[in-house]
Amino acid sequence: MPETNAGLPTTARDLAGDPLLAIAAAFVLPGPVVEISPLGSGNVNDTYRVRVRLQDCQADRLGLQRSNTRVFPQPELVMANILRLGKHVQAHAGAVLSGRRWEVPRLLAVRDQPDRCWLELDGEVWRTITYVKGCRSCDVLEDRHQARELGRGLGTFHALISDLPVAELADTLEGFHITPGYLVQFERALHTNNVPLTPQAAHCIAFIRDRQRLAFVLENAKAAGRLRLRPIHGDPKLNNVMFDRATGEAIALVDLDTIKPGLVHYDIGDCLRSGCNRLGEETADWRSVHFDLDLCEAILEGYLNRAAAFLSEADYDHLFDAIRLIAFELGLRFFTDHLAGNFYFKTDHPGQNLQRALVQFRLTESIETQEGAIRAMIEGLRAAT
Ligand code: GN1
Ligand code: MG
Repeated sequence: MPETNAGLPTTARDLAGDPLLAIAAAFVLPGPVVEISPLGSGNVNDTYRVRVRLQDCQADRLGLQRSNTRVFPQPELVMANILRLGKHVQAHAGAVLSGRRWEVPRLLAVRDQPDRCWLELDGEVWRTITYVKGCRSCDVLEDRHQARELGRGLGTFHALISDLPVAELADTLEGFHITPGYLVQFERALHTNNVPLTPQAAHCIAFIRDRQRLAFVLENAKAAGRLRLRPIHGDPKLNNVMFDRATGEAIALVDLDTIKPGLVHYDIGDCLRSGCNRLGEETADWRSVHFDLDLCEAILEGYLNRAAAFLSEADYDHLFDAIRLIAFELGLRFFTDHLAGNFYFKTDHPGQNLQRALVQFRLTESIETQEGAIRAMIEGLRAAT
């Protein structure tokens, strides 16, 4: 059901002169634009919410995004992956979903160019994408039920694409989640930048150096053939999972730019590191950050409920490694960007990427101190599936 138009500006007059209006109007929209406003808290791309008027005074919403071309230099490949995924899900949804609601955001075509769904303007790349109706996202989990749904959401997504051949997806972001590569970037940033060595920065450097060997665990397993490449989302953090407002069920994964061949472990680790930190990744109180075992259990239960059918024994063997590694890796990426001058992750205040790194490193420590309990939990869930 389209939402009602109540409270919206009635003409596009308010937008006159707004360059975003001309950009949005270059796409095949379901009606005239009535409002454009900034949306979301992405660290890489810029997103706007576009309201359009439908017939009978109804309104619809769409996402308008400026893609960060420094991070994604080949937009045509990103769009091709999103289209490929949509096609695959459409063909396989019936068998996998058994009646459950699931949505895949869809790219809209550029006017007069039905085969093209992105626009290049003054060196910037824009696209519009459909909104999932009647859903919400959150930055921290509210309870175990929602945690279970988060896991089910990722498991459903993986189940829907696990038989999409990786050769049909482009590698749109080379080196993404290859942790040893981030270590190299860290050393380079450390030696080429003159960032003051505050006690917190010194703590981060020592923390990374103590864990250098850890960085290779998934890549070594991949190189040895124990883990294999599959299609992945690449960024399934909690606020990229949409929950149905009425039922609370996870019904979509959004932010599809990072779909590419990878290890499902990257996705599982990312989902858990974001879901099990009750203070959220932007907290200033990094010393209080804790990895919540109860939420971890519920997320994994939900995930395995959908994913057990395609996981191998080796996949299970590396689950703990993934949980620890992706929290560590994100801390390493944030800290490296702090050293390099905040070129990759957007910031709104000085020291934000250092603070984000401290949060992820504290989370890593919390995972390490609970290693025995997390491994036992994984074994328990494995035995039960
Ligand atoms: C970035 O832009 P956003 O918020 O969707 C990053 C992820 C990180 C995340 C941390 C392409 O995602 O890898 O986990 O920030 N995306 C990219 O919040 O690097
Ligand atoms: Mg993202």
